[in-house]
Amino acid sequence: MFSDKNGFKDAYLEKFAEIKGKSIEEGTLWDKYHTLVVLLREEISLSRAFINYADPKNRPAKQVYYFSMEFLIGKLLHNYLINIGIQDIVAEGLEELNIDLQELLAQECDAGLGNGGLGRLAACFLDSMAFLGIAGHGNGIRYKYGLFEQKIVNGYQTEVADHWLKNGYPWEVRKPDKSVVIKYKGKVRVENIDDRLVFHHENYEPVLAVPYDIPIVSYENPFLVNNLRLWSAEPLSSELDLALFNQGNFTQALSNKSEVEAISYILYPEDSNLAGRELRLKQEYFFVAAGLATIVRNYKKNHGSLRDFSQGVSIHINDTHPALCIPELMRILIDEEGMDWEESWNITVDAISYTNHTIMPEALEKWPLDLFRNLLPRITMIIEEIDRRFKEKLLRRFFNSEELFRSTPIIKEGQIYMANLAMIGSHSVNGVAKLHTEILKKHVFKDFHRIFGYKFTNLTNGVNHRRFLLTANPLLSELITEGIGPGWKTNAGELAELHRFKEDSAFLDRLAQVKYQNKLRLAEIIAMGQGIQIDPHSLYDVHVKRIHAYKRQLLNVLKVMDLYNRLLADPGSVQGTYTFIFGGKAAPGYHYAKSIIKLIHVIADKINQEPRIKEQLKVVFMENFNVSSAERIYPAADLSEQISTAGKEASGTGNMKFMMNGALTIGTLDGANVEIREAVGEDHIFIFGLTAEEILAHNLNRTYRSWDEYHANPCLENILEQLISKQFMENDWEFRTVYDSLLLYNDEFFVLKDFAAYMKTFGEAADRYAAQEQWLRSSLHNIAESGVFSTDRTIREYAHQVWRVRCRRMD
Ligand code: B1N
Repeated sequence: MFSDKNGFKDAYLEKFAEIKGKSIEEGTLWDKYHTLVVLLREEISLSRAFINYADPKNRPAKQVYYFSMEFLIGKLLHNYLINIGIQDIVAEGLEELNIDLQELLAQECDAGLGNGGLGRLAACFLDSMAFLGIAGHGNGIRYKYGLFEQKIVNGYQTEVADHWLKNGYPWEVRKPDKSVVIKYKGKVRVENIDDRLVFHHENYEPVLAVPYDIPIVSYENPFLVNNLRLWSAEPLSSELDLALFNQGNFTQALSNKSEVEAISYILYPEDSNLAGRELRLKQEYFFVAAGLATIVRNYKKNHGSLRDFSQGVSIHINDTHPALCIPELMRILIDEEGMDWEESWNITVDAISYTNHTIMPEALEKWPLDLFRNLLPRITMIIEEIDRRFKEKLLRRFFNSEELFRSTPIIKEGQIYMANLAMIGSHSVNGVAKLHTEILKKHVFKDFHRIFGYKFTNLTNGVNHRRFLLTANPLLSELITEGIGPGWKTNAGELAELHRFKEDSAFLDRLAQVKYQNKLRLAEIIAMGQGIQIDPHSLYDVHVKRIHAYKRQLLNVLKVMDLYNRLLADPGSVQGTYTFIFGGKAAPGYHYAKSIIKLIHVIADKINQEPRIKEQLKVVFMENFNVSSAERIYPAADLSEQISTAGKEASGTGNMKFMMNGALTIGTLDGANVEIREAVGEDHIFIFGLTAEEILAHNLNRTYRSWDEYHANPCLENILEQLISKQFMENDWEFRTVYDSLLLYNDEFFVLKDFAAYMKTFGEAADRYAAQEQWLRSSLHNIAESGVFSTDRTIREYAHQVWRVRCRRMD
């Protein structure tokens, strides 16, 4: 890598001439950005080429493969420059060439190959694995279209295709020689050879999986480069299509091509929901089969046989989307390697581990058996056999326990239950926060917990603090480093040393200054983007995440409406100034969530234009919330809204990103909020609302009547009437479904029930904010305690407890 500015400049100019064939003055911004990335990528792989793997200290003991349907990596360039430690050299070198690094950073597209928390977690994990010196690689799909871009038109969400590859993606390298053939449909012919059954998959439809590799570079370890491998679907041979073409079978040839390419065409935009389509199942098998084929091929090349496979390889499945790893690995071991069932099963279970990310019933994957059998005939046979053997064992151990037989089988009433497959076929089952893991053990997987108690582990999520603090918040990072030195970058636990400054008013003042600067920056972005002027001195109350009923953006909207009503009725009744910032995408087919977006816009229009209150309240909806905009928003937030119905949000990770940037949380005892409270103590967080246990009890005994809640609170009555009046919207039917969800359908997410407590707690937060010094102390306290929420901690736990792999960085 370049050691100084001049070295960089020479290499850059040379690379520019080589790939652009013109002078730098003639180059566009894209040319200049593109050249920089290609140069870096090549330097990175060059460094890798010089690693001597024969040297035992460089030889990784075990390879970890993280299988995920989603990798929400966002932009890489800025983060990588910081990680490699050449940001200054590059910025100065470019400046001498009259190039502004910031402008080049803006050229990069935000790789949105994920929906929300699950996909972003996968990306944060890749960084921490590389950082800790684990040979850990991502395996996923190279969607031609990532998550749609959200455009707001007249207050409504519209979706624009995310054509992120249109100019090419300079971080990736296509590896056609590593392609794999994936087989769908056809028939299985069983042959008995010397008393052994041999399975032949015939008349299948082949699809070519072509890998593209993206280097994963973490902080201070440019030499250990892990890999994110994304697979693209292509027709096996264009000659074959050409033959059909020549036979006059034009439509057939074209439809083959598009049918095949459809597999990696688009990311399903459903978050915490099930898209039970054949294409989705095709996608799931596609990257599982392609990934496993390469892993097995590599392993055999290095070790000869697969007998000790699970000692050299860990395969992690990110929720059940890649659960086909289980039957596919069985298929390879039995059909291709000729192993017997027992040995194959031991290897498979030993190699595979599973993390569950949701208990929402509508997100738990199940597939019709017929669809499965038609698409994946051999895999279906294997699943049936796994199920049969599982039940046989169950009968021996729990012969008189009827409920176990009802809940645990993989195949029930003509459906395949993927969570049950994952549970049975892996050696470790993980929840993503303490509360979530408890709910898994006591409720969702209660019966499995009796059978496989030893498999359950809690591994609380985390976030990559080098992206969401070090890179995203340079001002705060500098202040922290000035205070406690740079150690926190590699050991987030050292943030605790910030406690030293809690009585230091000069330091607290500077913390306030940093927050103010970040708020100013966000105000400028909002002024440019939405044309709304917000007051950087106001409290920024921020609610950004996917729009979902259980996340209760509606509860926040009711709060804003209530403040509005109170201020109109009595101008002195609310103290302070507030900016309510919302952001997030709704799944395109999720009408309720889309109504919430429209509702926020309608309320925003009303409030922002109301002369009597517009100095005190502002409402903003940030369009197209994604990783890049998130990186601007978290550093500017004062209050972090984490108000899901208790028991519904498995963990949440936005909550951790806010905390790290000094925001205080207002939230329910849900997901990782529980652990944030544990870390900071109840004085430094605003907790309200029903607990998960209380919600459960209400649901069990049917004791909640939203109608009573509505009548008990005149403010609520007033707000809900406004929802269906002409006061906000000419069309008084617009929000009828929202209204009905609360009253006609008895408020499934306990919005009305938690309303009063939420208002009261918000009032306390507002009072604390008014007492600035106290607030700042709490803010510092939150930053100081945020170290445990680094994925460096999470990944160490995975390494020790699940993958049994050594971290080469100080263990
Ligand atoms: O996974 C995150 C958690 O922090 C969140 O609480 C959780 O909601 C999220 C089907 C999902 N769970 N399930 C999904 C995503 C896409 C899809 O098609 C389900 N996402 C989560 C990380 O643990």
